Amino acid sequence: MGLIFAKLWSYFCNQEHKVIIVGLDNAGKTTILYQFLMNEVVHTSPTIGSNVEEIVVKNTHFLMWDIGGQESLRSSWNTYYSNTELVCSFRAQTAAGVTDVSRFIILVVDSTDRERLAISKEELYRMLAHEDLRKAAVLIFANKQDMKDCMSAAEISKYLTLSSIKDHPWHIQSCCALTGEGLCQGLEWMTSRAGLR
Ligand code: G3D
Ligand code: MG
Repeated sequence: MGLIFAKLWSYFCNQEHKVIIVGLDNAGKTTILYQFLMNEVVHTSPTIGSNVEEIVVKNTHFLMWDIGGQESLRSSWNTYYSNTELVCSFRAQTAAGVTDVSRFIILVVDSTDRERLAISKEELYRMLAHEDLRKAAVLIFANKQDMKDCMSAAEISKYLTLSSIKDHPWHIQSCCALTGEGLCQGLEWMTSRAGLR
């Protein structure tokens, strides 16, 4: 993804951030994170839950988990709440005096998965309503844009009614995690948001 990416990445990760990467299984979360982490030395925490991973790069924590998925809705709620505790414990870990670490949510959507977009939508609004994510900025990756018949970012935006979100900064970015196309632009948006805090 080149020099600009490396620069942005280094700038972003040297600041203290909490980044939560969520999406349905198979959306492309792992692929995106590994594109970001290319050549990066990372510390991976022991598995926190069956579908939760924490990765630390410099001062930035990435918490990645599958929402919804094959599980029933009820168990996905449980997953959500147990991970909320984790989000809270992030705060406790933060150095004394620092209480307001900037927080980002990256929602990865498989742009070909029309059937399950409703689940992503439900989980997105559930997160936005949560106290601990009150100040979070939301980046939505409309992934798998290389696939035939995928939905465009505009279609996904409309379906998710993003324009109705007034209390969180948000941005939707089309991308292809396999080639890395679009990821740099997403990171650029996060970096610009981080600069505003
Ligand atoms: P997850 O971590 O969200 O569950 P993964 O998803 O990152 O494991 O990706 C799930 C599958 O989608 C993988 O395929 C991966 O290669 C593929 N994938 C991810 N991003 C893209 C993309 O932009 N375009 C296309 N065409 N495929 C993508 P496999 O076959 O390895 O299961
Ligand atoms: Mg994964």
